[in-house]
Amino acid sequence: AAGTLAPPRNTEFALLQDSDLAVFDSILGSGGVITDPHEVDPYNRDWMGKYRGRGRCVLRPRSTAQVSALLRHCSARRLAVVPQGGNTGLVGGSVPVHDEVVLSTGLMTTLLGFDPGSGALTAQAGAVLATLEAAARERGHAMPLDLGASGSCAIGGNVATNAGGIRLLRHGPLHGSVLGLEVVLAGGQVLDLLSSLRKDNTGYDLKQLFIGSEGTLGVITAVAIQCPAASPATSLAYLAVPSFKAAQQAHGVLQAARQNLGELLSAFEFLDRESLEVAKQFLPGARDPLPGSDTVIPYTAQAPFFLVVEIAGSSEQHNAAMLEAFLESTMGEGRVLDGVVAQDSRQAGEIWALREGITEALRHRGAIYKYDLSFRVEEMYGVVGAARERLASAYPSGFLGGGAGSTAGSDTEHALKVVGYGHLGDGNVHLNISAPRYDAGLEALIEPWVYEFTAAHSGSISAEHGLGRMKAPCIGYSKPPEAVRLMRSIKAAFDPQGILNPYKVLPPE
Ligand code: FAD
Ligand code: 2HG
Ligand code: ZN
Repeated sequence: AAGTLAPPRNTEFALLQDSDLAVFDSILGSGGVITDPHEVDPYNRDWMGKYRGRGRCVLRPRSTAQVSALLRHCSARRLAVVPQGGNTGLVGGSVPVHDEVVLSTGLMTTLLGFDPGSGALTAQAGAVLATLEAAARERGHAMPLDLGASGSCAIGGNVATNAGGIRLLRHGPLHGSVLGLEVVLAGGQVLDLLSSLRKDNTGYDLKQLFIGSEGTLGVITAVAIQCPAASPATSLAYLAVPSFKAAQQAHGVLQAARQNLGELLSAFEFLDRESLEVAKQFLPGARDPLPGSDTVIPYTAQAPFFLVVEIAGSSEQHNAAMLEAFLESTMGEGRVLDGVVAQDSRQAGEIWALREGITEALRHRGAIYKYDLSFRVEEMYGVVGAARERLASAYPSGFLGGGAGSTAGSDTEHALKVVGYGHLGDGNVHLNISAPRYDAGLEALIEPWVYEFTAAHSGSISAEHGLGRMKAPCIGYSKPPEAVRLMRSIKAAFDPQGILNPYKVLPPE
C-alpha cells in the first residue's frame, strides 16, 4: 500500500533456508520460532499500515545468550535481521523491507532490578514501558519518559529510537537518563555496558551510539535507566489560544509559564483545532475540555490552537492555585482566550487521552503521512499552514473529487485533513496529513517539499521518531555529508556485513 518505493533487495544477503530454521529451533526451543504465515504477518506490518515486509520467520529469544547465538548464526550466514520491540515505530523502521528475519524482544520482559537508593531501574529490553512505569511507581519513582504508545512500546525500542514524548521537557532526552545498556553486536558479541552508575567518564561513551541507532548498530538486550522520584501531585490546565499568530502567542505563554511556574512545569503540549476535531470524532468518549468553544462563547469558537500545561509539585492545592493564577494572568494579558484547570485526576486523564489519542484517531480516518519536525518554537507551526495552502491549491475542489472537502474545514470521507500537534515546549510539531488512502501523487506533492521547507527554516526532519525506512534517503536535509560519512564508518565498524536493520537510517550509497 505504501506510496514509498522499497529500495532494491541487497542480493548479498542470504535467502533463509530450512537448515537456518533448524538452527534457530535448536537455539530457542519450542515456541521461540514463528513461521506460520498468519502469525508472522503482524510482525511484517507497521503500526500505520503503511509499510509491509515479507519476512518469513520471527525469532523470539528469552535471554541475551540466545540473542547472541542467533546473531552469531545470522552473521555467519549473512542473513539480514530486523530487531523489533512493540512495533509502534512511526517511520517504518521496525518491520522488514524485504525478507529480513524479525528478531522480536517480546519475550524478554523481566525487570532485572531496582535500586531504591538511586532510582536506577534495570530491565530486559522487551519490557513494556507502562509495566516499568507501574513498577517504578510502586517504588515511589517514575520512568523519565512517557508516550501515547506506552502500553505497547518496549524500553529497548524506546532507547533504540531515542523516544521523546511528553516528559522530555522535564527529564530531558534518554541520552541523559540511560545509565547503561547491554547490547549484542551483529557478530553475536555481548557488549556489557550495563553500569548503573550516575557518573562514568572512562573513555568514549559507547552506549550513546546505540541510543537512537534504530536497530542498525546492535540489538539492545537490557537497559539501566535513571527513574526520578515520583512527584507527589500533578495538575493540568487546558488553554485556548486566540487566532492572531497563534504560535507566537503560544510561545509567549510558554515563556510566561517558564517564568511563573519555573521548575514545576512538567509538560507543555499543543494541538490545533483540526487535531481536536479528529480526536473528538474518532476517540470513543472524547470530550471537548472547553465545550463552550463550539457554541456558547463565540470568540472561543475561533480559537485555532490549544495548550496542555502540566505542573508537578508538592501538593494539589498549591499546584491548582499556581495554575489558576497562571490562567488568570495569561487571560488578563490576552494571550489566552479561555482555559480550564482540571478539577481531578479523571478530568486530567481525559485531557491527556485527547492529546495522546490524536495519533490513534488519525489512524481510524485512513492513510496518514506523518512528519515529525522540530523548529524554533516561534516558527514551529508555520509548516502546518504552508502545507494546508499547498494542498488546498493543488486540490481546489477536494481530494479525489470528494465534493466539498477542504484541507482545513469540513470532514468528508474524501477530504484531506492537515493537522498539527505535538510537544510545543520542545519545538516539536507533528504535521500529519490524513487522506482516504496512500496516493503517489499526493506523496509527490508533500515530499520533498516538506523536507526542503524544514531545512530552509533550519529545522530537523526527525525530531523524535527517527529516520527508519521512511526518511533514510532524506538524512541530508538535516545532516552535512561529512556527518553522514562518519555515520557510515561507525555502521561499518559495528556491523561490517550490514545485516542489522538494512535499508534503514542511512541513505543508499
Ligand atoms: P519498535 O517500533 O518495535 O522499533 C522501533 C525501532 O527500534 C526499529 O528501528 C527497531 O528495529 C528498533 N528496535 C526495537 N527494539 C530494539 C532493540 N531491542 N534493539 C535494537 N533496536 C531495536 N515516539 C516518540 O518519540 N514520542 C512520542 O510521543 C510517541 N508517541 C507515540 C504514540 C503512538 C500512539 C504511537 C503508535 C507511537 C508513538 N511514538 C512516539 C513512536 C514509537 O512509539 C516510539 O518510537 C517507541 O519508542 C518505539 O518503541 P517500540 O518498542 O514499539 O519499537
Ligand atoms: C505524539 O506526540 C507522538 O503524539 C505521535 O509522537 C505523533 O502521530 C504522530 O505524528
Ligand atoms: Zn510526539
